[in-house]
Amino acid sequence: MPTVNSGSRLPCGDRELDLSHAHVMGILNVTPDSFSDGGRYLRLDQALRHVQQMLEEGATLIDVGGESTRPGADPVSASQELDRVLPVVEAISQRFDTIISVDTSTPQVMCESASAGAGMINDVRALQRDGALMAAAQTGLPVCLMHMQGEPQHMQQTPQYASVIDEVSAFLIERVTACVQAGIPANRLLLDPGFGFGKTLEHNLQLFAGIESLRPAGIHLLVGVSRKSMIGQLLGRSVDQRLAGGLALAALAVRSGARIIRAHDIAQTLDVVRMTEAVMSAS
Ligand code: 8Y4
Repeated sequence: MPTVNSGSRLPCGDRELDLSHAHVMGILNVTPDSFSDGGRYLRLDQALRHVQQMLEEGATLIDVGGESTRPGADPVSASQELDRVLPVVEAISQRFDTIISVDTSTPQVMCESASAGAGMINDVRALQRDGALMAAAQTGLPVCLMHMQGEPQHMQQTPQYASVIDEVSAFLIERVTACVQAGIPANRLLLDPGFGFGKTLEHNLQLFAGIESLRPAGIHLLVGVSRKSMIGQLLGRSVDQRLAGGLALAALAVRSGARIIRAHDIAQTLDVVRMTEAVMSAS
């Protein structure tokens, strides 16, 4: 596999992402259960306000997701997902200067979001759905390939690995190969170990410790740990008390070379990214 140029600028639609340093990706949920039961416009307005705040706090990208991947969550239809995601992508694209990442596994959502101004595809199923490879290739956008064992409905029931690091690594390599064959070059890819997706606490910790070995062809890493249950399990903290645990992991991820940190708490995460990189530049 040829190596990805590590000082590179990643074209994201009509914008560019400078991957010579780390960025914070802000999480925007547009699943109905993440909003009070207002009308459509109220919800759109609330979403846009959240986007504005995350951008003011220094987020470089906004990850828009219309499918809940919580353990046990029900699947959504393509048309439901489109209804949720597209108006938000359109509105963000019209109003803000940012890179919109669309968190989807659905080919139609990839294509229509790209036309509406999205700059990246974030697929927790690593383009394994029928038609996803072709759809993503057609958009010309960069893609984040994430590892997940099983499907959200059952993934946390009995996660099992002989070696979590070897299996995640082999999976990501296989998906990179599939992407390259489908016409998505390696320099348009990001990789993500998928913390919490079909993994026990022990698996998550082992994976985190070996994160540096997960970069075939020098492909850059995206890491999402913000508020996740691995922090809750280790520290005995509820979702709203996981900030410090998540920031510790963000620092370690950046130190290990991660270039995008997916997070809820933008200002705090960006401080951690900047401090970590300042120390790294001094060595
Ligand atoms: C509280 C809030 C507790 C949210 C847990 C969560 C990732 C991702 C998700 C990730 C990439 C989540 C869509 C799960 N996690 N995409 N998506 N990487 N690339 N849980 O780690 O945030 S959703």
